[in-house]
Amino acid sequence: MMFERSRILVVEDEPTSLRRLAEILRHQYELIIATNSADALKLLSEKPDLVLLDLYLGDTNGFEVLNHIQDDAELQDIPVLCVTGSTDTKDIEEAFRNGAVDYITKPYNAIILQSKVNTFLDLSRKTALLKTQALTDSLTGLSNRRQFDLQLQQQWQRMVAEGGAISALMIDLDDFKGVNDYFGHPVGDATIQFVASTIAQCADQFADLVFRMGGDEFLVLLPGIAFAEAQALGETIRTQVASTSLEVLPKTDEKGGLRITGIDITVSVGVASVVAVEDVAPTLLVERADAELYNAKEAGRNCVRPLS
Ligand code: GH3
Ligand code: MG
Repeated sequence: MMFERSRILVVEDEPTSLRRLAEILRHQYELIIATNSADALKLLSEKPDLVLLDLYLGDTNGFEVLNHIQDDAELQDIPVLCVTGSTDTKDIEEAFRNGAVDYITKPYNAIILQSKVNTFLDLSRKTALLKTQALTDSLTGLSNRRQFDLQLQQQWQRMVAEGGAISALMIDLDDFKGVNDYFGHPVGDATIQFVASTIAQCADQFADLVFRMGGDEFLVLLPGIAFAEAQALGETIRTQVASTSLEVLPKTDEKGGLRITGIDITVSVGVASVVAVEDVAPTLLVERADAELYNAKEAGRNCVRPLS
């Protein structure tokens, strides 16, 4: 298996130091080189995994680059290892205050440099993985309830600013307890996975905004989408789930014969659409979609509510 090499942005203006750095690091990492702060700011858009930053650049000082990284939400998780020519603690303290994770002094010591780079790359990889896992449902790979809470706030604020409706589909499997009871939990799990991927496929262009809310309940958040279009998507999802028969291993009946090779699954869908305004709580959208899902269940399941 091939592992992608981590990319390090090296910001260093001294040719001798740069050569030494490259000598130590180039076999293990992909290096992106900037010899001044302007280039460094540009190259940050390539999202390096770590930045090795000389604090004393010729044109201006490295603190400018450090501050830029800390002020940008998209960059601030990138670990910055500062390089200083001396052990002047004032500058080192200032670098830590501005978000550096550690420092190294020149001339470079290969073992110290490699160890620090490895440690912070490893830590940053693990932190990113934890962050993703905390927001992902492990059974389906969809975003989870925690991510939904964050996204609802963000998307609501975006629609308040842009002015527009935000719609939601609340989707729940029908009579799912029966599937677990009859076929067992593993088949129930596979059924949830099937419904999750069907919803994700149908709502492809909103893929980031499909959530497993818990159990057999899913939600699709549709910012900027009006009611009629949301309702049509709900109907597409309902039809798609209903028209697929899930294959399961043959099950032995009471008389020892083999029966049942497919499960017919259906879902009920509640649709809601709300114009996002500042003084309304975004949870109103969820409450309405939930109430409509209840209506769909009451109306006999395998349907979308409201009708129109
Ligand atoms: P309704 O049509 O009213 O929704 O009936 P239902 O039987 O689907 O009832 P409900 O939605 O309340 O039941 C959800 C069931 O989903 C209960 C629980 O045992 C099951 N469940 C929840 N999470 C999982 C899971 O991760 N895997 C499996 N296999 N079952 C789950
Ligand atoms: Mg259910």
